[in-house]
Amino acid sequence: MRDEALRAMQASIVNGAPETAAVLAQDALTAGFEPLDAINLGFVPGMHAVGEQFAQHTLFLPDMMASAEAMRAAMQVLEPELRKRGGERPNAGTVVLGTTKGDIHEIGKTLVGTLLTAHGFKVHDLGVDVASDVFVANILKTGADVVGISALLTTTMRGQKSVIEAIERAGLRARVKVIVGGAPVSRRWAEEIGADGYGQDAASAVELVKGLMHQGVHAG
Ligand code: B1M
Repeated sequence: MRDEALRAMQASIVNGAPETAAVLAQDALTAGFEPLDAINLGFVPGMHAVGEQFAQHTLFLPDMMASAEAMRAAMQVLEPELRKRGGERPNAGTVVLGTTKGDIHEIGKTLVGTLLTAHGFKVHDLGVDVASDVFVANILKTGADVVGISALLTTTMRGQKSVIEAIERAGLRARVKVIVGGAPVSRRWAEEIGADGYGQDAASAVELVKGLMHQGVHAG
């Protein structure tokens, strides 16, 4: 039953069917699924399947866009529930989050933001295609403890390095911790560009940020 539901969620993404995805997301909540399980075990495997098919040229850009719409429809149902489960908490820290310049992938970055919010962080999500100076301006404006930079393309992951360099030029590097993530990003890349941490997925990004806050982010 549970496997069947997860397979249906995956299929709704592969088929690019937003209405079905939204209904399945609601059904999952009604059936007692944890929202993060529905996302990670149901809908995200659908996105991975789409990515593989796109790489193999058995599926094309309009299909990938339809799948992204379906994913967004599912997330619209599941994200408020994720946030609600976090409950009301004192501010655990301030995070500025965005996807690098030239990159419009938003789904993973938004999920990271939602989960951080659910864990009590104040998240300033700058959206996608964010220039380095916009990251810097928002670190200054919000007094952020942590900045999170997402990138989904091998080309735009270099933008993560540019953001770190811009933070250094602005004299803010000692004041803010930097975490990076996204499908092509690795721990090794994070170390190479001088980030303070790498989050493989949204849940590990939350643990990472908690750990950095625990270390005392202003100590550096
Ligand atoms: Co794009 N795309 N895409 N795409 N797309 C990929 C990334 C790709 C791997 C597909 C493929 O070829 N197999 C490929 C990149 C190849 C490469 O660079 N090596 C690719 C390509 C090529 C492109 C275009 C260039 C296609 C074209 O135009 N010819 C184009 C680029 C546009 C641009 O950005 N300038 C493009 C466009 C698009 C759409 C617009 C159609 C759509 C995005 C819609 C949207 O976001 N609103 C899209 C999609 C949907 C994908 C795939 C299929 C799925 C991405 C996704 O949402 N995954 C993707 C294939 C794949 O990733 N397997 C692909 C689900 C999401 C929950 O996971 O984003 O990985 P993810 O986030 C995870 C972790 O990575 C991590 O936590 C998240 C939650 O667990 N994480 C962080 C993410 N950010 C983090 C930040 C952190 C910590 C963790 O700290 C700050």
